[in-house]
Amino acid sequence: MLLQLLPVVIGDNPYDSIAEGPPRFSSRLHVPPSIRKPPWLLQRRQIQFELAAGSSVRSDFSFTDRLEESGIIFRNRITDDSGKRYLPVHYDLGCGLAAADIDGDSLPDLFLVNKSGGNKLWRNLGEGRFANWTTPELALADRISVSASFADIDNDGDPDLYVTAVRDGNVLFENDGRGGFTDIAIGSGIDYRGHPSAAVFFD
Ligand SMILES: [Ca+2]
Ligand SMILES: [Ca+2]
Repeated sequence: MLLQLLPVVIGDNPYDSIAEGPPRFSSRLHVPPSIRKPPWLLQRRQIQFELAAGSSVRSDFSFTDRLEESGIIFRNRITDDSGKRYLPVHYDLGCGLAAADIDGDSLPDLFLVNKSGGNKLWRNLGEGRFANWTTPELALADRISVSASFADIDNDGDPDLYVTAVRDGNVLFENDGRGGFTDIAIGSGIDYRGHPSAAVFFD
């Protein structure tokens, strides 16, 4: 079901009614009650609990928010025009996240893509702690980055990094095996310049 993205007139419950007449500008989104509180959700929850009880696959775990202890500091930032004109609309830039063990210590590291203000590489120190491993080259602060993907492009055992970006083209980084990256986009054949989305490697 598609979300209805018509603006609404603000009332006691602005999400339950749609304005008569032509749409007016509003930063609110109309979300039908059937989506906000779907009547089938609790029923499905109960069914899944019953199925899990009879399964041998471990399912009784949960997650705890440990962002603050992790050391990771990152905020998705949008461009000025997006904030002024397209605030209620999801857009396809700066929404990427890629994970790979960049330095061969068996701990997955994180690369976070930003629309504005630069990307970040966070090296996993273990026990839920991360260190900022970003270089100016990886930040690509002069571009609007879109997504990132890791793949070992040269079969030397370490994951290399491809970042798609609006403005000045996509970037291919070769990993030196210790988490150091060199831009080798020029001449690679995949230094596409345009309006890219996400990239996927496959053989
Ligand atoms: Ca690692
Ligand atoms: Ca490699």
